[in-house]
Amino acid sequence: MRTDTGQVFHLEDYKPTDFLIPETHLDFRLHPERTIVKSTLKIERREGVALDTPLILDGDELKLESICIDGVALGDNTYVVTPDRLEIRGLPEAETFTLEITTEINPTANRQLTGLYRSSNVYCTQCEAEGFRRITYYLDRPDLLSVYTVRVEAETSAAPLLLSNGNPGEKGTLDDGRHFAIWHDPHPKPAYLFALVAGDLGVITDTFTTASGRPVNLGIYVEHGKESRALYAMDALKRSMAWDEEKFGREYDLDVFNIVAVSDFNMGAMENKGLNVFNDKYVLAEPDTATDVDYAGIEAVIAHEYFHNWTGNRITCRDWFQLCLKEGLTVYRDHEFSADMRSRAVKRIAEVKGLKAHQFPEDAGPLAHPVRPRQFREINNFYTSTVYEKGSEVVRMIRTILGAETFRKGMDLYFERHDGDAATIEDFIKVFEDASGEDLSQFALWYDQAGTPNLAITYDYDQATKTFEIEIEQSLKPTPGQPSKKPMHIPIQFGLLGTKGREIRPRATKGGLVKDDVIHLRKRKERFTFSGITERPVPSLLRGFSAPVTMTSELTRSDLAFLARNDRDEVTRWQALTQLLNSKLTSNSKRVRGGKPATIESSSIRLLGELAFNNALDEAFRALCLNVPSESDIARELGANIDPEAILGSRDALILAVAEAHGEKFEQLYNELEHHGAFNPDAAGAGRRSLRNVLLDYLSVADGNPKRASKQFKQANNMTDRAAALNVLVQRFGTSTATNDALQAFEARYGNDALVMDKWFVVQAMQPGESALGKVNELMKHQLFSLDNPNRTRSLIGAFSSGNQTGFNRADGKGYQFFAETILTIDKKNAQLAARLLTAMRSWRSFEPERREHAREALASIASVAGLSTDVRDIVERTLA
Ligand code: 0A1
Ligand code: ZN
Repeated sequence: MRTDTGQVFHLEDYKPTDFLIPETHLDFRLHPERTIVKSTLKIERREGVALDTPLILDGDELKLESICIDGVALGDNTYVVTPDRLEIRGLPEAETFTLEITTEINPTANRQLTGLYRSSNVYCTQCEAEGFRRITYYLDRPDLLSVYTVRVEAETSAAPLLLSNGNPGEKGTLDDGRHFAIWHDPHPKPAYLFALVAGDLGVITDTFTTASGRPVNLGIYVEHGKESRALYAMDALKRSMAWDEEKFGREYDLDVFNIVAVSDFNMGAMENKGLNVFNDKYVLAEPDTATDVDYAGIEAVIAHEYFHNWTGNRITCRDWFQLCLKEGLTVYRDHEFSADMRSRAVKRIAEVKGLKAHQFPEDAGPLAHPVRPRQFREINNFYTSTVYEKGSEVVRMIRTILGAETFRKGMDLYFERHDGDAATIEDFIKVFEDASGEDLSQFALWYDQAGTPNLAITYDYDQATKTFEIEIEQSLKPTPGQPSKKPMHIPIQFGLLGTKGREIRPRATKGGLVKDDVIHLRKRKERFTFSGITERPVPSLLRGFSAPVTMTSELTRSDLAFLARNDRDEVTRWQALTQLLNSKLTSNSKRVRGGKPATIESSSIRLLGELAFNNALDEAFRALCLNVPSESDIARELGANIDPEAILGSRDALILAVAEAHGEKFEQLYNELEHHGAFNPDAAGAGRRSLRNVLLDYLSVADGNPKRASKQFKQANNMTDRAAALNVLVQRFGTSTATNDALQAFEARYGNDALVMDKWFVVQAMQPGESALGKVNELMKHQLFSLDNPNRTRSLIGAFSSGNQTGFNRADGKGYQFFAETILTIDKKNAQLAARLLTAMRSWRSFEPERREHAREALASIASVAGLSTDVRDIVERTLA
């Protein structure tokens, strides 16, 4: 673990390296505890660099075995070495020379899961962002591109499979029970894209022929016996390859593309060139073990990593401040891919829900940072929802502003101009300026200003002049390090609705810029006047969620209900409904907190019923409507003085009222939606199941007993329906025998499969109320549970802290106390994981005073510990600041 040095890195300090490494040869002699890495680097001094300039290489917990230049061992006084740095002085005068470094590392002892480590006896690597320096001393930075040749040698019986980046070369057996394989990657790449995998794994193979006729051998490697669970991932991979050719003109560029699934992984997956390494959660799926959400996640992550081959690998980042250059863009691409594979509107609503649930709170709290940060202490803490999801929204806005065609021209220019580069956000913006002739300098503020802009909107209709006026004022609150902000360019896609939802086309507009169906807000306050409007319209604003903003508008409850019923844009329809429900849920939360009963208006109940029973709508959309705002959604809307118990009371009251009003028709629909044929993970099947499963919750609440959920649990022929039933049982009937029976049955059936058992941990970690903490403590002793494994830890500690509003945020502060202690334990094993989990407390200041004080104490107890990792020190100090 790297302990904190207090060092802060700044974007403006960027300087290119003095030396280049055009070629990197690595030779791995794999051994569980004593792996020897011999690195042979061709080093080139850049023109103009003084001859006495030392070569300073990065390291992290390394042990140097030997070092020579041009075949001659270096004398002790020509270099200074520590585990995290190697400085070489007295270099040859020649422009190029060969440096040979041998290090010894212990993959088995590596529990940080970066660098070279072992996961279930498989050797694997994770080098982004700065893990390569845990393998050998190197210029470990993304702008240093090198051509790699890698020789991997291991014991044949323990590691029959030897993989690295690029194309396979020579391989052979050695006489001591060992063997080797050589891999060569012709594409220069930064060290963070290096990968090696060695072990004993099963495989499924397939082929793909690119548009220009290059045959590519595809392989997905998984634990023996799980091969059939990788078929969906393979299908998603082939669809991704075809889609990138069709939509972005991007072809694959090696003879092989391999994916390896490992069970210990800090993140979702990693785009190493030609050798993606995946968290097995994003590869393995069968109807009996994976839910529809899992399938969609696999499809998205497979696509994401594949798309990185062009947006990330062929064009990489100049420095880590530019992380959104590859991540925001690649998320945008995977979103578009999923939208094309599934229902576009439903996919977009899911994205908006995710953005609001994760990115908006980040932007509103102490960890807020720009999409392109200008400083960091620990880069691993910047793989955030802001960099990824808001980064993607920024790319989407470029397309909305320029139009699809010009956007594509800009992307083509980006690939043409920057292939092989380590690029910057400025480069990215420039291609769109050049493709469109527009000045995007104001738009570029989206990369620099943190926080979610709010739009305050007022309307005025004048019957006499037949004009409709929209006035919009944008505001952006201060965020850490940014006390004042400039007005941004915000694209607001819109429509004006007349009677019966008819779309009204204005004759002309005056005031601010309106192009086609997009209002371009560019000033702090701007007025847009539409003429030729013969009736008072209901404006539908932010269609498709065209900008990541919040809105406060004068729309009445009946306007919102009108939009929810009539708008042709499903995203605004859903938004209007959500706004309507939120205003009731928040006011009821306050009532419940004040000891008063919740009140529910019949109009909302009617509206929900209408949407639920509207056969003209996609089932998945109807399910999204019935899934009323979650407890944390309501908390976010309230913003301050949060009492999770009151929120739960308010939400349950709405669900009960809706369930009682529509019980009979819900039951009929629930029965109609039952599917008897074979399971199909496609969007239509998933939509049907999601509607049926949300109905199960309503019906169980109305029934007041667990029978229906219990029956569904027993009869389910797929994991989606089984897990949904189990969830209802635990959430609604936590202490019942039916719930215990179901939990036991699940454990009996899947007890040997840790990945599936994660669902069992999650569901119990989420059980509402004070009893959850005891349950979590008990489950930590379960034989399958381990704080060494990120998936297990996230399924119990992560679900509890970020998903269980009432259980975690207990009024007595015991949830926070437990969490602080657990974070300290995890920090010693896996600092990255500990720091990520800790972000669950970022909104601590919005709780009511008693909880807020308990949260502050827990955070302070972490901060007071000496020897924290840089990762946790950075998060805890920013959270408390
Ligand atoms: N580039 C990967 C994310 C990733 C980042 C860091 C990792 O290790 C600590 C692993 C993966 C992606 O965007 O998928
Ligand atoms: Zn990515």
